[in-house]
Amino acid sequence: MPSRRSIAATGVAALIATAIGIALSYAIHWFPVQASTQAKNTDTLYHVLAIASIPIFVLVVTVILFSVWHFRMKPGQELQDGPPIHGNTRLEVLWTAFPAALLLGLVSYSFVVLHDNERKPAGKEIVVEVTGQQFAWTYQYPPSVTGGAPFSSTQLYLPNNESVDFAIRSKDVIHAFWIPAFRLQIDAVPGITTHYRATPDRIGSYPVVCNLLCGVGHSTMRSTVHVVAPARFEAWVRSGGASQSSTG
Ligand SMILES: [Cu+2]
Repeated sequence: MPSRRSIAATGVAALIATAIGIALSYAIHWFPVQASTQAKNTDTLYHVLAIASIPIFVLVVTVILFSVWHFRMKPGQELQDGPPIHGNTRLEVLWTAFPAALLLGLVSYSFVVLHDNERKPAGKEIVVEVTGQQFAWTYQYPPSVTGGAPFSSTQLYLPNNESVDFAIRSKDVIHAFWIPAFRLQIDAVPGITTHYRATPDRIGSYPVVCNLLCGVGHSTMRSTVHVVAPARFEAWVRSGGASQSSTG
C-alpha cells in the first residue's frame, strides 16, 4: 500500500493543479468581447461548468497517474497476479450517485440559462429579417421598424439596449448565422424560418460569421453588426440605411 504521506502529497498536488486550472479559466480571455445580455449569461454558464469540471478532470488524472506510479510492476513480480477484488458497493453507489446529481444540476442550470436567453424581455423589441445566401448576409428591416416601406441592408444596424428578434432564412443551402460577440448562433435552413433573440448592450462593431460550410465562398461569408445609440439607429432607419458606410 502507498504510504499516508505519499497520498497526502498527491492530494496537495491535486488541489494546487485544480486552483491553477480554475485560475487559468479566468485569466485567459477565451472569448471575444461580450456585446449582449445573452453573452454575459452564456459566459457565466461557461465559468460554472469549468469550475465543476476542472476538479473532476484533475481527480481522474491524479488517480490514474498515482496508480500507474505506485502499483507499477516491480522487478520479480512478472508472474504475480493482482489481488482478487470483487467490487465495493459503497464506492459504486457513490461514484454513480455523485456524477448523476452533478450532471442533473448542471443540465438544469444550462436549461434555465438558455431558456432565459430565449425569453422575450419587457420593453421594446424590433424584428430584423436575416437572409443567408451563397455567400452573403442581407438584413431586411420590416415596416414595424421603418414605419414605412421596408428596406434591405448588407450591414446590420441595431439599437443599443433594445431586444431584437432575428427571423432567419436561407435562399439556397444551409448556413449558420453566428454573432460571436452575442454568443448566439442558429442554422439558416431553406424553407423554414429560425429565430433567436438578442439584447445588444455594448456600442461597437462586431463580426457576423457564417459558421457552417456552405460552399467555396464560405470563408468570405461575413458581415458586420453595428450596435449604435437608439437615436443614431432611428436616424439610420429614417435615411433608409443610407449611411451604410459609416461604422459605429
Ligand atoms: Cu454560409
